[in-house]
Amino acid sequence: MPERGFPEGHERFVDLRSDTVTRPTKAMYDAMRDAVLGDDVLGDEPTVARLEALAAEKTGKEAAVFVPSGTMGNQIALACHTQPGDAVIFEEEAHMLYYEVGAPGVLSGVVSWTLPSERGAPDPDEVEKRVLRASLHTPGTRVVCLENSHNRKGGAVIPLETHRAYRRMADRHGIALHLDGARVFNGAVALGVPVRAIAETVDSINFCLSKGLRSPIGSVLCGCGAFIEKARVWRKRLGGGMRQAGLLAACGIVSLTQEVERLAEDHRRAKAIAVALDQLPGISVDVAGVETNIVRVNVDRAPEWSRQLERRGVLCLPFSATVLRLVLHADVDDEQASRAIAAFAEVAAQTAR
Ligand code: TLP
Repeated sequence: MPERGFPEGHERFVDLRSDTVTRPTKAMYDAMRDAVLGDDVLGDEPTVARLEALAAEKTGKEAAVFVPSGTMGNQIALACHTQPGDAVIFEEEAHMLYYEVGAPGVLSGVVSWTLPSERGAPDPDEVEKRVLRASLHTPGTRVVCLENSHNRKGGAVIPLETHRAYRRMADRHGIALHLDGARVFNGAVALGVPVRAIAETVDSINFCLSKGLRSPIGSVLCGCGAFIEKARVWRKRLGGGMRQAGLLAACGIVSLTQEVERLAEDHRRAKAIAVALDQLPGISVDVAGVETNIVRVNVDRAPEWSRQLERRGVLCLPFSATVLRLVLHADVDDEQASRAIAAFAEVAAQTAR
């Protein structure tokens, strides 16, 4: 295995900041070395073509396009579904709105409507009430964007029945559904269904290879053939055309063929950490709400807790003034999970004093 690029001493940290921090597996390094390469902008990259075909098959879509990031995949999808001035409906803490630095307004020129939710999935009837028909006065709603699993809602999963209700609603109004499926494989594993069962309810889906699936870089946007043709134009326009991208696509193929079932381990550890932390003084966790690999930890002052934990070798990010986010992934094993719990216990004991 090649030397890993950690700064001195970094291996000692339990890194729960995100599942994006995972390093490529040995199988990925092997696949990169052996990959047959071409030039994807010139349209002859065989390994990218293989990844795109595999992604289309897994999601049950006609076609797919490999993009550098989840953000780019989501925003390309939005640009393809809309015209400037159209309206889009989002859950109010959707990544596409919260963490993509205003891209829906800047790139697509759309009006964003938001709806609240407890678990990342606004009531389909409430969504329907917000759908607007284009008129002399109002923007027309063109697309509803969903997120499964939902990042800021602690990895919450949208149930299949809710997905189907969105589909029926969208069909009644002739509007599109886009799924930010950055972690849709976590959602599918938690629901015990193949990812295509979720994907078949939406028009377009973007998923990340670079999170729990352990690839270093990359996402795949999937949809019907005409949609993906348009998406290729947008990818080029945004500077997302990559040349010997087969090096990255080779990792993505390993992700899709070797890393999906393993996600259940991250879910198991997330639950175990949630149960343990909920018993500590000064901390509460909605244990039942931990469905996948993300744990929201309620404390009094999240930034201070994060600093105290870092001193004890545990890295995590505050979600807000009173919530820490922990994300489990393949580079955190049971021993590291126990170390994280011990560090929380120490800080809790010190804070309670
Ligand atoms: N999320 C990152 C941060 O941006 C918060 C993380 O560490 O979780 N959709 C969802 C639901 C995401 O969580 C992310 C990344 C993206 C899209 C964007 O993916 P990238 O980072 O590849 O642009």
